[in-house]
Amino acid sequence: MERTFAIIKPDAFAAGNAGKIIARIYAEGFKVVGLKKLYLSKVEAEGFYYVHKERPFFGELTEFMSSGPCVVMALEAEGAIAKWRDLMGATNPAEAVEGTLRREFGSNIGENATHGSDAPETAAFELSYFFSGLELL
Ligand code: FUP
Repeated sequence: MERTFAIIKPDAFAAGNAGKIIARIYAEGFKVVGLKKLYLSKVEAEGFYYVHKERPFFGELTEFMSSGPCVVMALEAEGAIAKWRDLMGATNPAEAVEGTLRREFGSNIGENATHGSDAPETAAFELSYFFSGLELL
């Protein structure tokens, strides 16, 4: 079993789509090991996305991620990292395959409804950024 880290981003939460996304997560066979609603500060969003700090969209991205509440989750499944990224679809909702979460709930490349770790190392960092071991029992 593998664990990955997921976010229902502020756009999807504000639009009332958190419940539908969580229902899809269960329907696809993930176990939800951790789940909480947070309202990130700009500094907290910058810490989470520090790998992107030199990218031109860093300011916009961290503004958006701190613009409203989101839901952070620890998801468990066989091959959870790739499985969750497949369910999310491409970063740009316009390029995401029909039936994926970003296609259904995303608006544009920035406001794209969900986040998912892209590798075991990033999953470990991202899970520990938001969850203590005790919260994932
Ligand atoms: P992903 O792993 O699919 O979330 O995509 P990236 O790690 O490349 O980007 C992280 C986030 O930065 C995306 F979810 C949205 C934002 N982003 C932009 O706003 N503009 C871009 O051109 C690329 C990414």
